Amino acid sequence: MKNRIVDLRSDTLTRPTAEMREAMMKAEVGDDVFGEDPTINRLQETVAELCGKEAALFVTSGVQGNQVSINAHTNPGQEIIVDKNAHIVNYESGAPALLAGVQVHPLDGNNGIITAEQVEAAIRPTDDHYPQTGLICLENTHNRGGGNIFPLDEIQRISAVARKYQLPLHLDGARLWNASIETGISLKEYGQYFDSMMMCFSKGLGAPVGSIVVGSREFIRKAHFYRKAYGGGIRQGGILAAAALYALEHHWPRLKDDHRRARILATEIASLPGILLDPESVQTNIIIFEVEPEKVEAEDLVRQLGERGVLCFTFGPTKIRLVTHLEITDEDVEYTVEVFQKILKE
Ligand code: TLP
Repeated sequence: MKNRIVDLRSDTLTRPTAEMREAMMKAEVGDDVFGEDPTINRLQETVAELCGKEAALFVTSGVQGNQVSINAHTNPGQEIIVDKNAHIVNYESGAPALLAGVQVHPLDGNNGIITAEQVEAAIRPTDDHYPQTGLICLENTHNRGGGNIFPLDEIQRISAVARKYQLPLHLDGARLWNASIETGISLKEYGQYFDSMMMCFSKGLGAPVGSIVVGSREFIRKAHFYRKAYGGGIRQGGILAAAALYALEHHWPRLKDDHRRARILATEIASLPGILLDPESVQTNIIIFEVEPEKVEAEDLVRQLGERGVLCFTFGPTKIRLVTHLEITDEDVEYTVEVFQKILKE
């Protein structure tokens, strides 16, 4: 009990299980730069089919997946419409400007959820004074929004706007697996509203490395070019694709457990002094809560939790994020609640 470490910093921290390592060891491989890795090819075909898309491309990371997609859809000097709290805006090292040469047009969403009206109003008129709108991006689940699920009806309305203006629509679906498991909405159903989607295997699914982008054959051809340009050709990457295939079969369905544990944790800590959290707002595996600064200092709470083995990050001056995942058990949740109670009730 004393030495327990509960690492709630991110679901990216999951390590491959013994069974996953076994699957990786047995993977058939070839040179993927030549399109000859049978395991990568099988993964790409499987996920393209799952999403109802023509083709897919295995990429090294979520950032790489988003960035090759932005590149494939846009021309330098254009603008991409995206929520102001999106991962693409905040945590991708300025890559839209650095790599694709586009600027972001950030919208003031409600916990990451933007509306069709906001998107339509942000599309630039054709006039030489303005940058030209090149792409619209959504995020589902929304990380800074606290693991929010983007409502399907709003996706449908935004997709209709995108089609009306003949603009491509991209999804940062790093955690689309979580949204799909929680809502019962299939990837195919989500997929029909987007021109491209990126999904990560290295978060809740527990694979060590890898993400994927899906879209039309032409889109994937362009994305393949940019993946090569950004050094993402990974040769015998079948070892990694085998982990992703294992994760799809064995870890995808269990994401519900992560959501259940996040809700229990949120419900238990919401009533503690100094914590502002509506447990009903927790929809998947991410909990973001606010602290009352006059009672609790976020950095200080994170430090005190860490001293007792509960690891997490601040997510702003008065915000803290907790993420449940494959390695977090019911006992870890109980222990975390006890530690919170000890710190905040003393
Ligand atoms: N998110 C990480 C950090 O970068 C914040 C995390 O711990 O949550 N899209 C979304 C919505 C993400 O949350 C992330 C990673 C990515 C893209 C990037 O994926 P990677 O880390 O594989 O490049």
